[in-house]
Parts: sequence; structure tokens; C-alpha cells
Amino acid sequence: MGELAEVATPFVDVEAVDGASVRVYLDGAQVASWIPAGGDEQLFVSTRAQYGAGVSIRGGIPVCFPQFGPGLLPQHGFARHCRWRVVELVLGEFVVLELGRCDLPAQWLERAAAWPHEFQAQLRVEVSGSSLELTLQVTNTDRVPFEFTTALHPYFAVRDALTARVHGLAGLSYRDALQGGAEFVERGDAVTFPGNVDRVYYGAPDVLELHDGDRVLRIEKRGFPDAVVWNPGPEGTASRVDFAPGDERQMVCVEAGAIREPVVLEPGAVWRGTQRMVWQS
Ligand code: TA6
Repeated sequence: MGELAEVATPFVDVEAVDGASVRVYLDGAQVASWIPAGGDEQLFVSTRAQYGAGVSIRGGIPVCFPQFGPGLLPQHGFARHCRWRVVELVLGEFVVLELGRCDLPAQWLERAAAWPHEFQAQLRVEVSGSSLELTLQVTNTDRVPFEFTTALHPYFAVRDALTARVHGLAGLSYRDALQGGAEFVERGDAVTFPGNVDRVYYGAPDVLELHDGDRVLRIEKRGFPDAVVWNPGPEGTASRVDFAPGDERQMVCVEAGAIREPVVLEPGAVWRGTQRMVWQS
């Protein structure tokens, strides 16, 4: 396990024999680097990102659980602010990290009072060749059913967000956070990022494509019904201390989520959602 001296926050590197690699921080179980075999960095992390206990790294792949977006809990839930434990590591293949209610730091136990459930969350991160696969598994270890919403929130590095396009969402209904949560139907062939874009697409197909110049990233999902696209635009980066000016041109988020309909989990039941990214050029 590695540790960056200046930030003293532990991470795990998984390096496949073919040269593909991924770095996962224990804080937030946050993937912060993915380099496919023969490729270069596919994830964006801001130069102003903060690291360490309790903070979420600006970029990489935050885990939103047990709440996506704002609500009773703080924005995106508490999982991204907690230190996860490594429970399995197969060098060159995958790592599994785990979080349970017993792992929540004291300040989060208080703030998580709105979601007082016993749970076990596991994130499996597997890297190989041109793909990266993340599976979030949630088990209800409580004595009563509980509900949650969730997302895996990758920040993909792009050469220029102004020319990046996401294909596969045409004709779908979406909720636009920038229009007070009003719902619309996607009329374009592709979603573009001329500025701030913040949408949840309902019942999204399990395969989307991110086109960035001549580069194509295939983004697959299983178990997550919804997809989110986000770019903060210049106002969004200016209003957050952990973004640098101009970062909005270097990233787009294409997320897999269970958002419109909360997942309802009975005691002992298990839910799984997977997002797989395949670098195609
Ligand atoms: O996934 C999109 C979104 O929920 C946006 O509404 C935007 O706020 C973004 O995530 C980032 O949120 P954060 O709390 O990390 O600044």
C-alpha cells in the first residue's frame, strides 16, 4: 500500500501484467487514476484537489452513497467522506474495499442520523487491458428494510469539453438540475458541454460512448438504471476551491446511478451495480 508523504493518505495501486493500472485511495474508496494498457491517463483530477480523511478528491471516481445529490444527508451522501478498508487485494487484478456503519467517523455518525442503518458496502475495482470495472455492492445488515440512491461519478479527462460528445441518450427523459429539476426529452443526437450541464437521464441504455476528438470511451453499466452527465462550466469551477480555473475544459462526468427510484433493500438482501469503461482508441 502506498502513501503520499505530503498528504499522508493511503492508496492502493493495482498494476496488471499488461501495463494497465489503477490507483484507489482508501478515503472515499476513490479511484484517482486509470491508465489502460498502451494508453494514457483517462481520469481527470484537479491540480487543486484535496486529499485526506474526510475530504473527497476533486476528480477520479467518487462513490455517491447512500444518497445521490442533495437531500436529508449532505450532497452525495457520506461514503465519499469515509475511510474504507481493503478486504481483498489480488495483485495485478483487483482490489475490494469495504465500508460499514461501524466505520463511520464520529462526525459522520451524527450527520448520518437521517440514514441510521446498518449496512455493508463493498467496491470492487478491477483493471485489465483496455478496461476498468467498478462494482458497488450493498448489503442490508439491518433488521429493517432501507432505501438508498447512489452513483459512481467518474470525471473523464478530455482534450476539450467544448468538443466532447456523449452518445446514447437521444430520446430519453432527463431531469435538468439547472432548470429547477424540470424534466425534458433529449432531442439532440449527442449531449454536448457548451458550459454548465447537470442532468439525470432516466432509464438510460447500458452502453454509452464518450467521443473526445478521435478518442472513444465506451461506458457500460449493469444494475444502475440511470445516467448522469455533468460539467461545471466556468462558474462551477470558479465557485469551488478544489477546482482550478479552466478545469471545466478538461473533464466531463458520465455517471451510472440509481437515482429516480431509490433502491429498496430488505434485511439480508444484496444490491449490485457495475460501471465498466473501455478505452477504444
Ligand atoms: O453528478 C452531478 C452532480 O451531482 C452535480 O449536481 C454537481 O454538483 C456535481 O455532482 C459535483 O458535486 P460536488 O458535491 O462534488 O461538488
